Formats: sequence, structure tokens, C-alpha cells
Amino acid sequence: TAPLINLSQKLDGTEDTAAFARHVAEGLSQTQKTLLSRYFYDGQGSRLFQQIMELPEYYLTRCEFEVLQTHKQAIAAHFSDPGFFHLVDLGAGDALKTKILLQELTQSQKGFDYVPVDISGDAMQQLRGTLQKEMPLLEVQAVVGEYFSALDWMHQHKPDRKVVLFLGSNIGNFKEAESQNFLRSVRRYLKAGDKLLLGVDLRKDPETVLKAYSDASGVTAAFNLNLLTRINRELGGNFNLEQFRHYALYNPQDGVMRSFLVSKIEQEVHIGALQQSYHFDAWETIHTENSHKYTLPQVEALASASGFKVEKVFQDKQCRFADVLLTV
Ligand code: AVI
Repeated sequence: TAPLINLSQKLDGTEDTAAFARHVAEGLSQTQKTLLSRYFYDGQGSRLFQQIMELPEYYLTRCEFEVLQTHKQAIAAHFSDPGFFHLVDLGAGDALKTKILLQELTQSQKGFDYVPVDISGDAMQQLRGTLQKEMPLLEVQAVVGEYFSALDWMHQHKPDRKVVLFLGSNIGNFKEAESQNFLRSVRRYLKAGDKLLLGVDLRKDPETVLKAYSDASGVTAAFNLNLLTRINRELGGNFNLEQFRHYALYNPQDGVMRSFLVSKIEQEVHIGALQQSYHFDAWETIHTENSHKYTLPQVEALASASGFKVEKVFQDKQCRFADVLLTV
């Protein structure tokens, strides 16, 4: 197993905090207050997200497991056609889902190496360790950094054919235009024969979607409210968590799940690092996240607008989730 490649420039975290401060200041100054969902994932937020994935209501993770488990042979066959490839896993984390594919690919003796990419150095250290134990023959090149720094590095150091994984409906958290830009940027790093396996959450009973984002045990609420805890800790804010509530709203017309933090009372919140107070009317909202649910024609349109073709759609039995194999 190769040593970890660290492309992250932020050695002391100061740059991170400055960007966080800037984004919070921008977001809370708008008429519709917003906070960016990418800031959910600090240590506590990542732990809460792990818990979300185990909730009975959060069908996405179980459905994608089913998709990969059911279709792993076919997926592996598509990946290795033709020959050796680098399997690039964007946002690999603990790679729990990817391991299904890794096992299948190694058992069927497909020629490939595994390149997990994540901004969390800890996660990549750990994954390297566990893979070394669980799959000692697997060649792993873990990369710590942003997606596109990693793809850039791959372009220079690993020129063979690439199969990129972007699983877990992460594409759904981008704004409409952003998802196209993201896919276009990935496309630029790929050549003929390269592939992208994209995890997308599909349209379904609105009730099912809504419950997945307002679970009975309140884990998603804690996940959303943790954004305020993070502002309090990292930017010296004085948000009173008791005075905000989580609210999730699904619009079946546009297929967008929208999450909010709602101020229960009229209040002022001060953020020390920004030297600024923010006024909240009673029941004023902060928009914190969008989670898009797609129709298959929408996925096809998104793919073709970004320079990809749909090679094959893999779904679970209830057609709740799809992993869509795209080619350039
Ligand atoms: C990471 N992402 C795909 C999750 C989602 O379903 O949009 C984040 C999440 N937010 C609330 N629950 C889960």
C-alpha cells in the first residue's frame, strides 16, 4: 500500500475558518438567510450523519447497498471493460458501500487499483489501515484533498483508464447549476473509455422522502442544529439551540427536499468573529440544505448536458435509488 498523498493546503485549519466565517457572514446577511450544507460535516456532524445512515427512515443508504449488492457482478464487468483501471472514489469516507464492489472486483480478479479521495485526513488514514487488514492484496492509493485537486493529481501521476465513483446521492446536495458544473468538471478529467458511477435518489412517495429528513428520533434535527453549535464554537456565536427548530419540507413538484432552521422567537444573535449581530423575526427561517430527488429522464438530461452518456441504470427492487453508470 502506497503512502498517503496529501494535497490539502490547509495544515493548520486557519484558511478553513476564514472561509467558514466569510460564508456564514454572506449567508446570514441575505434576505432569505442561508448556511451552506457543506459545513455540516465537522467531527460531531460526521458522527451524526453516520447515525442518520442507520435510521429506519433514511432509506437511501440501505437502498444503495441493495443496488450494489444485487448488481455487483454486472457493475464489475462494466468497470473492467476493457482491462486495467483506477477506481477513483470521490468522498470515500469509510468506503462501506464501495467495499462491496472492491470485494467483487478482487474476487473476480479484475485488474485495478483503488484511489479513495476525501478531505478528511483521518478518514483516509483509517481506511488505508482497514483495507490493508481486510484486503491485503488490494493496491490502495489514498488521496487527501478536494475532488478536483485529486483528479488533477491523477491526471499527472496515474494516466491509465479511470472509473470514478460518486455515490450516496451527494450530487443531490448541489444546486441545479452546480451539479451540471460539477459533472462537466469531472468530465474534463476523463477520456474515451472512462466511466462514472453516479448515485442518485429517485422520486417516490413524498411521505417516504419527508420522513427520511424528519426522523422520529430527532437525529436529523440534531444534525441540522449542529451547524449552529459549530458557529458558536468556531466563530464565537451565541446561538441558543433551544430557540431554533429543524424543519424539513419536500416539494414533490420539483423533487427538492429543503431543510431549514426556524427561529422560534424574535431574537438577536451575535457572532464574535464577524463582529456582527443578526436579527431574527419570530418564525424566520435559515435555509440549510437541498436534497434533490430525480426522475430517470432528468438524470439522462443532466448526464448529456455534462458530456456523458448513460451506459446502464442499476436500481433496487422498489426503484427508490439508482446507481447510474455514465460513459464519456
Ligand atoms: C449527504 N447527503 C446525500 C445527505 C442527503 O440525503 O441529502 C445529507 C443529509 N441531510 C439530511 N439527512 C441526510
